[in-house]
Amino acid sequence: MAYMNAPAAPIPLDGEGESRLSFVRQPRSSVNAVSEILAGLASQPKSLSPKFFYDSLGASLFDRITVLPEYYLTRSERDIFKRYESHIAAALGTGRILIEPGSGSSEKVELLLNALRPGAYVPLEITESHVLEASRNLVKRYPWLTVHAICADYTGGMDLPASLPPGQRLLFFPGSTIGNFEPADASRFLREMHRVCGDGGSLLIGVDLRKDEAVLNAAYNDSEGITARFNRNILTHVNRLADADFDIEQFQHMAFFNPIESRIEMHLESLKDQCVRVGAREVQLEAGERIHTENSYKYTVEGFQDVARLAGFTPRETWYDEAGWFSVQLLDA
Ligand code: AVI
Repeated sequence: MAYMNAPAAPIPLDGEGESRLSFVRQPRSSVNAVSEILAGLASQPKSLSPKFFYDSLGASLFDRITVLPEYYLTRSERDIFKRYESHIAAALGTGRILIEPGSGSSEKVELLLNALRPGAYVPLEITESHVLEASRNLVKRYPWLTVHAICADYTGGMDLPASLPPGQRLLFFPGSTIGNFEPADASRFLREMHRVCGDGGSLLIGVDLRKDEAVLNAAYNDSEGITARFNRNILTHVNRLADADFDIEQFQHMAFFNPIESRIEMHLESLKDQCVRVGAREVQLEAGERIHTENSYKYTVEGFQDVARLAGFTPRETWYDEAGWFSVQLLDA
């Protein structure tokens, strides 16, 4: 295990494959979670950033969402990777430096690793334990693979270590996470990915598509109520982060497709007039008032390509699942 920057504490490894694993921890952004929460709750309408969904319960509820019958996104994307693995590999060749912002447990990249045979894999993930565990597993399972793990919040920009190996880069951004960015932020992030791609680089990105509203509404209003738990859990997380006293029983999950903005909106609706303490402040909510927690934009292929073109990309190929609900797009930098 080689450290490119000195981490705060040594990270124990069990040895196997460690010479092919390096780790960098980038300084955390100074934006303070409590001020962000207070600003969102002071705005009109009230809002909370979707990043606060993901405490450990939120992450495991999201894992459960991905296997729900109504939530087609993960299944459709996996089908595309499986079905078009050889086409994707033929378009990209082997030996690329494969960079994945928000890599989580690196499950999706595994579907393509053997076919792409990257020169190195560079996962960027905000949760250090996730990126280390995933990277350790990968170097054990793929004896030919070199991993340069980075613990960083990629939304603040991707300053990659100069020590990364040279080579054509491939940015991998699956899951339609781009749909959770507001349009201006999506453009900014695409420009950042374009910069990181460099000369001869490419982007392979999963983008959920606009479709029948009933399909979309069902995907975010599942019959088991897991998405409702995921949405309401943001308040439990905020209670811990900001010393607040939200009673989650007093809020109801709402998710609906907004055709004008072409997005699923998630909100939490207050069931009564209530006063919630957030640290030293008080937040008043009227019965029926909503806290906006997430947008999930649904693009057309052409619409997304227009945004990507403005960021400097040239669309090369698009693969779809059988129903034509989800796309995996290959764009050259
Ligand atoms: C992570 N992201 C792509 C999910 C989505 O579909 O927008 C988050 C999610 N929200 C509710 N269900 C899933």
